[in-house]
Amino acid sequence: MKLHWSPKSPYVRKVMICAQELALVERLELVRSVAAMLKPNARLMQDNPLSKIPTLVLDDGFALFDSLVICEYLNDLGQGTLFPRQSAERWQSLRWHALGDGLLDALILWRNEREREVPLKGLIDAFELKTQACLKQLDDEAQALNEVPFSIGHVAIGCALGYLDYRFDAMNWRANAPRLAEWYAETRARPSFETTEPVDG
Ligand SMILES: N[C@@H](CCC(=O)N[C@@H](CS)C(=O)NCC(=O)O)C(=O)O
Repeated sequence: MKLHWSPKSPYVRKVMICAQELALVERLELVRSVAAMLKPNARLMQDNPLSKIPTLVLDDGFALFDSLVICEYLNDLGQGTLFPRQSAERWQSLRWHALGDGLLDALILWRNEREREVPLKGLIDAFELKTQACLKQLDDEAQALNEVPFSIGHVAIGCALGYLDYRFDAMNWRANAPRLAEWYAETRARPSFETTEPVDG
């Protein structure tokens, strides 16, 4: 299987973490693909018209995209438990995934905006407000995160916090979310997180 990949993308990271947790990394052929909103990538678009990474191309040429879809595919392939089947656990996990992924989406838009010559203050303020609200919610739920088996929800939240450290270092998010910080300290020590820390270059 071929994975359109980059070492910096937090969405790709979700896939790599799942692949490691499921012992499937060796099955992936990583293809370094640059995806930038302002520069659609013609080669990538042959597999994904949205020009986004991650994109997973199966051996028969069928391409899967959106990180959640790829993660669930890998989970099925590896007969894993990252997507709980029981309904209460399942909805909790998918809800946490939505919270982590939604935070990530807001942070990426925020970073794009702040890099413009004249950022729109109203938008920056809204991203900041939503980010703080997500962190507060997650801090309140840190105990619950600890109490259930590691799942796709944990993967997405961990990747969003990793992205905060990588691109929003100055925010010092841990100061207002100490319980979440404690949960994250343990989570980032998992080999799947340690080996996928975003790197420049
Ligand atoms: N919802 C998508 C988001 C993927 C995404 O936006 N990836 C970024 C890289 S971090 C990208 O490909 N951006 C290029 C673009 O938006 O044109 C997923 O979960 O896979």
